[in-house]
Amino acid sequence: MNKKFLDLGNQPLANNYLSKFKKKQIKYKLKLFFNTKSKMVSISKRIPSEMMFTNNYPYRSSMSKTMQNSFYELSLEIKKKFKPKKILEIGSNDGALIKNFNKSEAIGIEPCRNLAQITKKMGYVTYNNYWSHELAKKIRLKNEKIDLIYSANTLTHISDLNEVFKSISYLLSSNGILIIEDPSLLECIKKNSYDQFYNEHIYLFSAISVNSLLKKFNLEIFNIKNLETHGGSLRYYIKRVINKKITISRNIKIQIKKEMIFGLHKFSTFKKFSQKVEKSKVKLLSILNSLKNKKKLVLGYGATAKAVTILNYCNINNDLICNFVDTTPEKINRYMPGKNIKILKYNPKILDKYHYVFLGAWNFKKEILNKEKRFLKNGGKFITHVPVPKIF
Ligand code: DWN
Repeated sequence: MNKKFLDLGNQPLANNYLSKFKKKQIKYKLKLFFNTKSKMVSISKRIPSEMMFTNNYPYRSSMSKTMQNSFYELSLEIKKKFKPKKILEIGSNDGALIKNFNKSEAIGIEPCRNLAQITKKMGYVTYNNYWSHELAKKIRLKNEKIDLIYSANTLTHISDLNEVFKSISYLLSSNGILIIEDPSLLECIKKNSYDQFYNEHIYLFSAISVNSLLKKFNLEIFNIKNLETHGGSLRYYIKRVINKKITISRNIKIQIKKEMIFGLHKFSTFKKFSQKVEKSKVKLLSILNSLKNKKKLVLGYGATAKAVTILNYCNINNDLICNFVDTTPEKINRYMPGKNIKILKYNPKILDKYHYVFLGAWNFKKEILNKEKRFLKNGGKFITHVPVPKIF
């Protein structure tokens, strides 16, 4: 049974950065639900994928050094531990992971044409398609077997998880490995980072929910790693149940126990979370309003999909945050979805014009603070809402 625990109001498409601000933008209700049986957390309104993952999709994985390093480290681990002859990535984006493999070893799947073109140009076989059983069949006809399937920050974006795992199971070789990574529900609830919810993120996975979901497909987790990326993610290493050559790490029990102790299997935990979210909104607005009254200028740093949830849930407009900056060419000179806040091209000096910087990309806090030491030295201050709204 699905039980509602939070209403984040009306939200525009999170990655729909418009070239002109429009007062009237189509918005969709963003309500969060907990399934008491599967323990899965999901959003209510499912928007057709084609409307969100367009042929001009602006998010590029390679825009941060943190993500580039994370993918590079993972590629070394994959080569060393699993030695796959053929690897397939579902949601290969701009090739941040597959570029670490030989062109004959890696296949990309990417529904957004602008991104698929990048890896095609790099020389990788790239299917400009959504992941589906049809596609899995097509790939199988061309390749005998796929030894490793990888997917980061993608499966939580696909509504039909049965189709997802059925197709993976169909294509993966009998001793094949599936590695998936996505934001951790535990970290999201602990950090009160409610901005992990937007219309693209249909699910937020926990080890509890993934563990139970995989059973249907005769797959099982054999290792789990906690990652710092995207505000705290989990990387799940998965195999077929019949593959007894690989031992199951204790990490799975440890992670599930941690999640149970925190109460991720109970509806009451999410109700408490929703109260904290409401308080977070009040506190963030009070910080921004008090800066406005003191005539201080605030800049948003990182025009993230996450920030879109914050701006629209808290109703923050350009009187509170004047502009955003971002390095992504596709976002520059466009407007934050739903709000009249223009995104400017990042340059290190741009921060000098503002007194405060709101971390839209708080998940890259370390990387950003490291880059912006001069701003801090000159008396500039940052604002974050994670885990509680504060100036630092
Ligand atoms: O799942 C998803 C995640 C992985 O990426 C997608 N549905 C959408 C997207 O979500 P996001 O926009 O919240 O992701 P990021 O990775 O937090 O976005 C960071 C943004 O900040 C990018 O637009 C790049 C920008 N940035 C910047 O301008 N300067 C980032 C860094 C580190 C910087 O120094």
